[in-house]
Amino acid sequence: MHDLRSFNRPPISTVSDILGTVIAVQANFYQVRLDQPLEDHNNTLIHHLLCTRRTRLKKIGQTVMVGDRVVVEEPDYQDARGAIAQVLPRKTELSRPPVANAEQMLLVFALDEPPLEPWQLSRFLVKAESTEIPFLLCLNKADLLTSTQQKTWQERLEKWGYQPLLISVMTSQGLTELKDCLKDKITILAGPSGVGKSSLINTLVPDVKQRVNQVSGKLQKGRHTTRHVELFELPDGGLLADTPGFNQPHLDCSPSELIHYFPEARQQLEQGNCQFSDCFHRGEPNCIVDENWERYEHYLTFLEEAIAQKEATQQMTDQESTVKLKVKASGQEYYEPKLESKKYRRTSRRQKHQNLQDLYENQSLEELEELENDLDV
Ligand SMILES: Nc1nc2c(ncn2[C@@H]2O[C@H](COP(=O)(O)OP(=O)(O)OP(=O)(O)O)[C@@H](O)[C@H]2O)c(=O)[nH]1
Ligand SMILES: [Mg+2]
Ligand SMILES: [Zn+2]
Repeated sequence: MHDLRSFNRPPISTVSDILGTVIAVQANFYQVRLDQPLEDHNNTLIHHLLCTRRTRLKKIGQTVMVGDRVVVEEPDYQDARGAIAQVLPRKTELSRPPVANAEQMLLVFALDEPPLEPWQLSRFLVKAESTEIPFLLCLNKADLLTSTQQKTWQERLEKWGYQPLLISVMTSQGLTELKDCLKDKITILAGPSGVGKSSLINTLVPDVKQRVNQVSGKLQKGRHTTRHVELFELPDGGLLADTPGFNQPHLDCSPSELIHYFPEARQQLEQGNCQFSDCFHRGEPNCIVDENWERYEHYLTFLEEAIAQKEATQQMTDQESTVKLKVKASGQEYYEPKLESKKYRRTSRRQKHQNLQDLYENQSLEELEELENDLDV
């Protein structure tokens, strides 16, 4: 009557699929946070299973990433083990940091120490705007500024088109509001070095130190912020990924799309059309974008960078790809330069992912090594 497997299995696991989210990957093991905790024989709730990947998945080349939604089979309650049998389709996929299904990014800056640099902030914002993942702007270390100074920044950034959340990890200012924004979502932290990203994680995730200590070897010193990606569980639901800080993201958008990454200019563009469809909005006749906004200077600087970059790329592409072979009615062949599409085209999904990935590619290996050496002292 019974097959052997049903004897070994507690009845609950046969009721339906066991679903969970991969929160850490180490070698060939995957830590899976279960959607519904399982009950073992002693009525203890099991929230996590350490899983392997089914050979079948390996054969079809199915990778498993942090953030993946997975179906787990054959849970072993005693040892809290299991096997990943299926990976559900990913909504988003980043390679740096390697995270699947990230839903939003939390851009963290400090109001002071290091001082808030408008130009650097602008650069991060433009970069974040060019990704398809929504983001929140959070300004930490509010305790270092008077309330008047805080208000000044708040109003300044509102003119840029943002609603920054001013917080202080030190005094807990704004943390309740921030927690609401992070609830039940997968969020990736990003921002320059020293702004308090790791401090924020330590505050929001009470057992993070404990978890760090469980990791063996070199990681014992609590260096969970560098190369190893892990999703930390927020007590009220939601997952948070820390990333190492870097100070200047690389911009690689096309000159024509750049203007759309400034909300305050976007707003002007919505009011009508410029006379020229390929307008760069720097004083052309009948341009709809005026020069009367604080970040206009940033726009011009980034625009020059984008143009220079585009020219450099064009020089690299060979003759074949920049000209089109045409045939005259007489049958004579000639080359014509390819025309560029004048219309603003939305960046492809892939490109947007790439942009977000670039956010994390600016930390050089040397910098990382330096960071590690510092921490070893
Ligand atoms: N005054 C003040 N200092 C803070 C606050 N939050 C963090 N710090 C300090 O800022 C410094 C840097 O904090 P980290 O959490 O290491 O910064 P990080 O963003 O993780 O830096 P990287 O890992 O280099 O990217 C530490 O000395 C913290 O104690 C805050 O709210 N107020
Ligand atoms: Mg850190
Ligand atoms: Zn214009």
